Amino acid sequence: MNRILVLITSCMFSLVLISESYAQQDAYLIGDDIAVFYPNNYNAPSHTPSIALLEEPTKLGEIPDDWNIDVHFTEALGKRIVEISTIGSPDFYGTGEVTGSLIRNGTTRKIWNRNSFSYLKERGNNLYQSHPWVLGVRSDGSAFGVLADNIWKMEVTLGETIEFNSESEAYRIIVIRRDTPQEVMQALGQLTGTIELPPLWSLGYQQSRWSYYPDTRVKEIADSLRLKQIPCDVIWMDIHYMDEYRVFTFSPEHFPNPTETNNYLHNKGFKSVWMIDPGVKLDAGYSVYDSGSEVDAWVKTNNGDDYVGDVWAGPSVFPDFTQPKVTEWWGDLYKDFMATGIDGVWNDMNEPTIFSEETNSMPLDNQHKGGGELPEGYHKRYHNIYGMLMAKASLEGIKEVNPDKRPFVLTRSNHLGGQRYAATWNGDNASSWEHLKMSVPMSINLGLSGQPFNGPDIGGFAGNATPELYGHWIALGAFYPFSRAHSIRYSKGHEPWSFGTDIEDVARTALQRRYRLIPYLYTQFYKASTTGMPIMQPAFFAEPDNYDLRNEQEAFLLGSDLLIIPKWAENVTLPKGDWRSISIVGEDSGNDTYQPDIRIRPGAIIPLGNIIQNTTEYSLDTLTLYISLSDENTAEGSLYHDAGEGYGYSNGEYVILNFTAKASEKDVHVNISSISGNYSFQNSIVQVKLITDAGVFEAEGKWTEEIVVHTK
Ligand code: NBV
Repeated sequence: MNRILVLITSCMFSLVLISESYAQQDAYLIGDDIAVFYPNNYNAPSHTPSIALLEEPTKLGEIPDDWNIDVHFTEALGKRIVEISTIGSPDFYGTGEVTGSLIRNGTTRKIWNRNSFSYLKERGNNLYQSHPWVLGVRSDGSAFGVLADNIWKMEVTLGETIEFNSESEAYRIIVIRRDTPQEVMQALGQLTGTIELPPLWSLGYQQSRWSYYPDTRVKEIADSLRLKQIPCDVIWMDIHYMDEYRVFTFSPEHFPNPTETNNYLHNKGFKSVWMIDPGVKLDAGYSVYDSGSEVDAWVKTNNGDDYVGDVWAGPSVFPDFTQPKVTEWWGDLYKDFMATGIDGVWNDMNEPTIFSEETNSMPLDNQHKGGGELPEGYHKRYHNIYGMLMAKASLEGIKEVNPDKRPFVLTRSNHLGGQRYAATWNGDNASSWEHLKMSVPMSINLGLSGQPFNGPDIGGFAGNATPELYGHWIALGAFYPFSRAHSIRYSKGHEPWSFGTDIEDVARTALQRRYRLIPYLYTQFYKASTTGMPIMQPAFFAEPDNYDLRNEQEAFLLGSDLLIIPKWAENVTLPKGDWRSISIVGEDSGNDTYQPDIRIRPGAIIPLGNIIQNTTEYSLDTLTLYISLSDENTAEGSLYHDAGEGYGYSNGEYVILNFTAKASEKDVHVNISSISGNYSFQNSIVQVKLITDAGVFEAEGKWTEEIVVHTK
């Protein structure tokens, strides 16, 4: 007993010794109910310029007296700890790319970018991206967000409080207070930026595998998709197109004429996305190695030598993206590359992943030279943003080469705020039911961390999908914001026809549903790009104060007006009200084995287009409006439309149509209540489908006139 007492007292004593409490140096408002908190030992040069934030925050006022989110800075065991406590036992979300439950309470997540095949390391709590960000939602639906403005390795533990710890120097914390979680997401968008409006083609279905080669195989895939009338916009080229894995080269044997391959794809209405990894083969005489060496582009070891690590190409060097001259050189490499007609770029392995290192990444004492706004620093400082800086350099290069086209970059590694530069996928998942189910909370939480343009490999990357699993995955995958099937080398391909004709039919129907929904989907992308709102949203967004919805992670919202309920969902809790099922392409999802049930929010108007094979066929020539009236017998909806490519929209070449519907005694009157923008478009006919308990009532008319639906 005595020994225990001694132990307890000595533990308490040492805790007092090692834990030091810091007063806040300063705290003030930097926006409407957005506050920044600084520890008293804050050393600005070690954290500025902020990587996540769009701009350096400035003081706009004092913290109000009713502020109820407490930020407490301490230090223990060499770590800078921040504890954030708030009233109202909130549910926590966000924290970026993690596996597990939608609600993050009771979890610890390591914020340290890392390759994790099949998410096997640390049970998926440490994947490719870092988002030091938490969304909290209280039982009354009011919400707040907490952002730790730190790019160093961190941990976030979500228990009674939110606790960040890091070995970095003390860092600042930004807290957002809002009435709803949606408003928090918009504030996060204001602080860290939003996605750029992507090219319309990137909303289409995309077909990939590691790897389609040679070029004749690529053409075969393209031909089969068209022959089988399976809608698709993009074919992806993984590492085998390169000349022995040298980035920015083409295999003379397998892809002797990439321009011809791209032309072939373009002529069939496809776009192409090609992979670029960061590792550059150490190979004198290889132009990329030579030109990079000329500008001294490579990350250095602690001794100042070029750091060499093994990746696909064998011993390779790695661009130091902290240096402006390097990003410029890297950007220039895209000139000849994109000139072959490449439409988009896929940045992989940029955690960075290095096979020859025990840690699977660069030594922490490697050196980055910095420049411009970024100071010189060890890899330890820059590790978490290596992928983000690479994506940014790629984006800038591509924009310079094709100034009139919207760029598309997909990156595996990224950091909070990196949505400004690239879309993402959820890395190397596995072909299993667990991974299919997990993809829903995973994609939602990425969206709740500022990255709306994301989705997992449909069918699962590692292993072999069964027909049943693939069928369910593609049926659901039609509703991921980023919808791409991909699979590992030597596995069964994830082409829609790989699992027999029944599953091929499932895939066709699923993708036809996606393509008909593009007017609605594009409108959601427009909203994401202008407000920061996620596209795939948690069901509780429909009713933030309905506590029962808080851990709904099977059904989800696509935008605010459609509810997607996977067929495998077992225990769904749905928002209140009469969310009615809709049939998009004549399917009967109630009796279908695979196709998720799609329900429309009461009070919503959803715009749909035609079934098309790819977005080059997209037009609003025939527009269909699905309408479900609210309890007040009204409905509203909107549609964003533009050229789908280029930047005309920033000069007013877009249209936003707002629709309203109102019931009179016998009829429902549908009108365009307002139009903004000056993009001219063809429309010959608007079809209306009014979804009611008594069935679907239809009417047709011109978009310039009121359309009356007779319901009696
Ligand atoms: O480039 C090959 C793969 C790619 O297919 C996958 O999507 C990436 O996540 N890449 C990883 C490298 C190989 C990992 C085993």
